[in-house]
Parts: sequence; structure tokens; C-alpha cells
Amino acid sequence: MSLLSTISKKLPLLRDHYGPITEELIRSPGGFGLGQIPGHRLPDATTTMTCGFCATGCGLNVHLDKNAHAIGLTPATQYPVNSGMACPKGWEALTPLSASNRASQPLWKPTRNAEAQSVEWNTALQTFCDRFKDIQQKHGPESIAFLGTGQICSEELAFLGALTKFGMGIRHGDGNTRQCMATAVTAYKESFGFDAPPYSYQDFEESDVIILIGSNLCIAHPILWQRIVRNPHSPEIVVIDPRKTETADAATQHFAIDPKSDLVLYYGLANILIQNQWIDSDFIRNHCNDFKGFAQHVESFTPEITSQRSGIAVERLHQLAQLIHEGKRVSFWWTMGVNQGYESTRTAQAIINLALITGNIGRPGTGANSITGQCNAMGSRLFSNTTNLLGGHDFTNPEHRDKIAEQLDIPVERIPSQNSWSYDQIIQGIESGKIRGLWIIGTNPAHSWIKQKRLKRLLGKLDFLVVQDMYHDTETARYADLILPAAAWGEKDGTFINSERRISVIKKISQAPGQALADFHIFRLIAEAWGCADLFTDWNSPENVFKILTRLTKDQPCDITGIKDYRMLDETGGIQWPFPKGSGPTNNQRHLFKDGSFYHTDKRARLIFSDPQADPDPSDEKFPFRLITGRGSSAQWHTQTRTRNSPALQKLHPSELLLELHPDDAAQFGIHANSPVRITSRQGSITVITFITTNIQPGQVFLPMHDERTNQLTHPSFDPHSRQPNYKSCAVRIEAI
Ligand SMILES: Nc1nc2c(c(=O)[nH]1)N[C@H]1C(S)=C(S)[C@@H](COP(=O)(O)OP(=O)(O)OC[C@H]3O[C@@H](n4cnc5c(=O)[nH]c(N)nc54)[C@H](O)[C@@H]3O)O[C@H]1N2
Ligand SMILES: Nc1nc2c(c(=O)[nH]1)N[C@H]1C(S)=C(S)[C@@H](COP(=O)(O)OP(=O)(O)OC[C@H]3O[C@@H](n4cnc5c(=O)[nH]c(N)nc54)[C@H](O)[C@@H]3O)O[C@H]1N2
Ligand code: SF4
Ligand SMILES: [Mo]
Repeated sequence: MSLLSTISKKLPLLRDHYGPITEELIRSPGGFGLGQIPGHRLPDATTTMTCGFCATGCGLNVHLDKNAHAIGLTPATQYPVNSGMACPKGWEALTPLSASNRASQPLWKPTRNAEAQSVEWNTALQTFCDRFKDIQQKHGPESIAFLGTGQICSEELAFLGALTKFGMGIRHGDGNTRQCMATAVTAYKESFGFDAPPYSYQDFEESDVIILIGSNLCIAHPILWQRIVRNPHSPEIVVIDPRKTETADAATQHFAIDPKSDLVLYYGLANILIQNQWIDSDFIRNHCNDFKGFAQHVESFTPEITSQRSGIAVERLHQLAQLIHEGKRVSFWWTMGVNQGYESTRTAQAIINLALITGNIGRPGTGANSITGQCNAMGSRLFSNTTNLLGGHDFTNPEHRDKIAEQLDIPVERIPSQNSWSYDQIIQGIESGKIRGLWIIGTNPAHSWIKQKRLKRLLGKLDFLVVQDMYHDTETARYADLILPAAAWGEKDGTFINSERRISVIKKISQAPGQALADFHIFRLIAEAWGCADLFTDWNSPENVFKILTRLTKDQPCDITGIKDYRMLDETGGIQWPFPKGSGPTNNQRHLFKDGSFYHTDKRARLIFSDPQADPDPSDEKFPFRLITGRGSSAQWHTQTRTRNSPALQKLHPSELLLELHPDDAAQFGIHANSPVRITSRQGSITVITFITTNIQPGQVFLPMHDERTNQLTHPSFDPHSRQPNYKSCAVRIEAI
């Protein structure tokens, strides 16, 4: 059998999605892991760990040489998440580790415009403490803040959050999870009483109606799409997305909704369901609050009004409602098309309400299911100590503060009694001069934050900026006074939590370059240098911190006191929360709310609703188009710091920044295919290349988020409840050049 046919067999997914895989592609430097093909180079041992890109959390078998160093990887066949499959990023996960632009030593700039110079760790730590303490002394403890991530281990997130808030007296810290999952968090908390995505991936295989809302699963979570493909019930697959995405194309039904009209659509659907008595009255009576008010509220969303506002024909609204009614196991799934909007929390709750009123929750194949983005966004939701006190507790609740202080054996006064500012409020704090120093860990806001020009200006305004990253040349690192070199996934131990609440391990299978250190160890060193290490005497290894964290979850909905150690996670293929002490053998596919009991004190779910709001960046004659942004390909990860370092992945996406534009619009504005155009919003203007396609509706255009330029255009509006940015829709015009 030729090398190519062996690999093609192993890569059914790649073959399906990306056309022919050539020998040349495979043999290219960093191609699909030649070391992993049996017979090419035999490993001395193999170990399983979780992928470090997306929140699907696939298991990867990493093949090791006799020094326990990775020589290649293959998707784990026995792992409950991915059963032998991986997307291109997973296959290529080792390549970005050996890139030449890795940060391998601390770098310091004596002045903003000076060349960065390498310094020893001791000097870097001293500078870190001197400068931040100096700022705090002059401007108060609240004048420094941090921005973290959903891409480091839970143990590291917890350490960062505890070190900053309990040790360094920092009040304000948030993370990139705000850009991503804040809406789902807020919606779940208000509706269910806790941030609790209720599902298992198994539900994808057990539904007979699967409704994907603002989710391009084939591109963003390809292995979850494969789970749908394995569904034996010939499910109806509905995609609600303004664009005819890869996922919409593969679905059985596509509803090309007008951007940001979701709230009206789901109220309109609820109205049809209620009017026809297509609801589960017993479930509502026994388990939900506020149904009367909700029913009254949606009455005004008649099919005609709903159709006008959403662009979906009245007849199709009825068909969709009927499909939901007739489905035995209906599951609703949503991602960024919902979370990133100016009324996103109520939209997510409108989806939750549809599941609740039709009784599609707590049973196999059902649920109101938010799919998570980053590998450990779920860990950041529970343990980053930013929006919640560690373990899903509440900073403003004195009992919770007492419980955590006692468990950690620290004075309770060390725990802030108020919530932190959100990401956008921290940025606003820089503008107003309240925030003078910023520490950024594992995120790249100079590329990914909304209305980029302003953010870059404000990064330049800071008295002191520290960036802690695995690469020294990210868009954000360019503004840093001090760069701390971090070890990456594959170079450290710890745990992640995936989208279905599965806690699993990652392992050190590769040596970090030069003096780069695991974020965990950087936090330990900083605690020492700052002089607060005595608070963290037990925080001496990731596994010890994991044990501390499990204890903190006692009696919480996310109770994992039954997980003994890393070995237990390793042996079981990960464990989903909850897993309280005394839990039986891990049943590997569990969903929540089996007994209809929610986490509010009365155990009932709330049907939450409000009036749709006006678009904060409306289109007009000057800016007639709606710009949608999102994921461009399976081979690109966010700001591309990692994926751009894989030549194989580079070959799987266009090299130019392409603007998707409908042929009718192109004709009207005299714009040609494959040619440069200027796209201008109220925030900025950039030049891009056209890609004319009927996958986008007239009046709309699409840009992938992976190019730094895209966020020069986005409009800085936020959902008022979750404070998540409204990345998915702004007003633009297009001009031929
Ligand atoms: N390859 C790859 N995979 C990734 C990532 C990556 O960068 N690259 N990132 C990961 C992360 S952190 C995240 S959060 C997820 C994101 O995963 P997704 O949310 O699936 O990805 P997006 O492309 O951002 O947005 C999904 C869809 O929302 C649609 N949309 C836009 N506006 C609206 C609207 O008003 N209503 C509706 N119903 N839909 C709308 C867009 O057209 C788009 O197709 O992907 C994860 N997976
Ligand atoms: N226009 C538009 N903008 C968007 C979106 C959109 O749909 N449209 N989506 C938003 C979403 S959902 C998200 S999640 C954000 C993502 O935005 P970012 O978080 O800015 O994107 P990443 O490229 O993932 O940045 C992660 C950084 O961490 C570094 N890193 C990786 N591993 C480690 C580690 O172990 N330790 C340390 N210290 N550093 C590490 C990487 O090199 C990289 O610089 O973008 C948001 N921005
Ligand atoms: S789907 Fe996500 S977790 Fe799975 S291999 Fe791809 S990037 Fe990794
Ligand atoms: Mo995200």
C-alpha cells in the first residue's frame, strides 16, 4: 500500500473536506506527521491527551521516542469524543511548537520604541514587580488589570486568578472567553441558575431533529459534524444562518435568516408553537416559571411580522414549528452567530425557551446546547476567578467568600467582594486613565478585539504592558514593554474541560524552547517575586492545584470531588461534571436535568424574554451592506499565531483576505471577481480581494476573522447583559478600485 493510500485512509475527514491529498502535501515540511505512519518510524511508547485547539476536545495519541519526546500523533480511536478522527489542526498540533518565532527568553524594551533585548528571568520578574507595584503605589491597587484566556489549563487559570486577585490586590481581570462564551454563561445562569451546558456529544447521534443556529460546525467543530453524520435516525438537520455555509450546504434544511433577526424569529416560532398547543404543558407546569408572561410577550410576534423581520417566508415558519412539534428528540445548538450580538443573551434565552416549552431537555437527543469555542473556555468559566469566584462561586456572596477562604486557608479579606470589570470596561478604563498597567496572557487582542484601531491606540497609552505568549512577535507583543516566554500545549501538564463538560488531561510530550516556562511556573515565580507566595504554599504542582480545585467544587452543580487524580482522568478518557464523591463508574455520555430539576433555589427554570432592540450600527445609504465575520476554514485558528506556522495548514486556505459578495451586488456596483475592492465601515477602511458567491445573500458580505485587518471594521457594541462584543454585524460600503 502506498504512503498516500495509507494516509488517505487515516484521513477520511480531510479527504472529504479538502479534496485530494497529494503526496506533495503530505511530504511538505510539517506535513501530516510522517512520524505517525506505522512503519515510518516506530514509536517507543504512545500516550493519549486532549487536543489544544478547539473545545471539541478530541483525544490524540501522541507517539513518543525513548526520551518521551513526541515524534508524531494520530487521533485516538478509543476516545469517547472523536473515535479515531481529527481535523487538520489536530493532525498538525505538534508543528507550531517548533517554529522559529517561539518566545524562548524574556524580552524587555527599556523604552517603547527601543529594540527588545533578552533578559534573564530574574531581571524580568524584578521589572514586572517593580513597574506594577510602582503603578499601584501611584494610582491605587485598581490601576493594573489582566486579560487571560480559554487556552491554558484550568490549574493555570485558577493560579492566575488567585495570584492576581488574592495575592496582588488586582480588582479587574477578564479574558478572551468574554469575546466568545459570555453570552452563553449569562443566559444559562439566568435561565437555569448555573452556567450549565446540559448536553453530551452523544445527543448529536440520538436526536431526530438537530437545529444548528449561528454555528458553522463543518468548519469550526468538524468532528462534531462527524458525530451528526453517524446519527442512525436520518435526522432532519436545520441550519439557521444568513450564509449558505459548508454546514448549511450539508444540512437537510437551510433558513437564510437576515442578520441579527434571531430574537424575533424564535419569539415568532414560540408563538406558533403556543397557538397550536404544540407545547409540553406538563413540563412547563412542573418545571418552568413565567410561562404566562412569556406567552403574552410572544403573541405580538405574528408569523407575518416575524417573516418581515427575519426574511423567512410565513410558510417556512410554520414548517419549522411543525418540525419542532413532530420531532421526538429535538436538539437546539448555537454558537457565535448567537453569542456575538447586541441582544445576544436574550436571543440565547429565546432558544432555551423553545427547548423548555416543548419539553426538549433532560432526555437523550434534546437540549438547549451552546457549543464552546476554545480548548479550555469551559475551564475558564469555572476556574479563572474572573467573572465567578473559583469553582462557579459568586464574589458578591459572603457565604461563598467564607467557603473559599476557609478551603484555601487564606484571610477572607483577600477575596474581592465585588465583580471585576468586563473586558470592554477594562479597555474603557485605559481610555479614562484608571487602568495604567496591563498583563495579557494567552490572547492577542491587537488582532482579535473589536474596533481594533482604538485598542491599539490604548495599548500604546499604557504605562506598562506585559505580554505572556508562546510567540514573541504577535500583534499584541509588538506593544509590550516586557514579553514573558510561555511553554505551550504539549510542553506542560494540566487539565482542560471540553464543550460537553468533560475534564481531561494534557501532558508534557515536548520540551519548551530555551527558557520558556509553563504559565503555571511563571505564576509561581511571580508569586515569589511579588512576596505573596505564602498564600500559595500548596500550589506547587498542577496536579496539587487540581486537587485543591476539585475540593472547591463541593456541593456546587459542577461538583467533581469524586475525581481523585490525573490518573483517574487518564484511565477513563475524561470525566464529565458533575462527579461528586461516591459517584459510580464513569458513564461516559451524560446530560443534565434528567429529573427536570434546575439550579435555582425553587429548582425551576425561568423563561426570560424582553423586547428586541434597535441595531446599534444600522445600514443606510452611505453604508448599505451588512458585514458578517467568522471562521474561514478548518485549517486556521483565530489570529493564526499557531496555524500560520504549519506549511501544511497554510495550503488548506486562501492566502489572500477574501470578501464574499453576491453576484447581483457585484454587478450593481461594477465589481469583478478576484479583484481588489475597498470596504469601509464607520470605524475604518481596508482593501480586500473579492470572492463572488451565491453563498452570501444580496446586501451582505463576509470576511474571515483570521486576518488582522478584519477587526479594523467591526463596530464596538456589546450585549448589555453579557458584555460580549457584537462581532457579527456592522454596516459597510464596498467600492471598486
Ligand atoms: N477552524 C477553526 N475552528 C474553530 C475556531 C477557529 O478559529 N478556527 N475557533 C473556535 C472558537 S473560539 C469558537 S468561539 C468557535 C466558533 O464557531 P462558530 O460560531 O460556528 O463560527 P463563526 O464562523 O464565528 O460563526 C458561525 C456562524 O454564525 C453566522 N451568523 C452571523 N450572524 C448571524 C446571525 O445574526 N444569526 C445567525 N443565526 N447566524 C449568524 C455566520 O454566518 C457563521 O457562519 O469555533 C471554534 N473552532
Ligand atoms: N471579527 C471577529 N473577531 C473575533 C471573532 C469573530 O468571530 N469575528 N471571534 C472572537 C472569538 S470567539 C475569540 S475566542 C477570539 C480569539 O482571539 P484571541 O484569543 O486573541 O486569539 P488566539 O489567536 O487564539 O490568541 C491566543 C494567543 O495565545 C497564545 N498562546 C497559545 N497557547 C498559549 C499558552 O499555552 N500560553 C500562553 N501564555 N500563550 C499561549 C497564542 O500564541 C496567541 O497569541 O477572537 C474573537 N474575535
Ligand atoms: S476538532 Fe478541535 S479538538 Fe478535534 S482535532 Fe480539530 S481542533 Fe482539535
Ligand atoms: Mo471563541
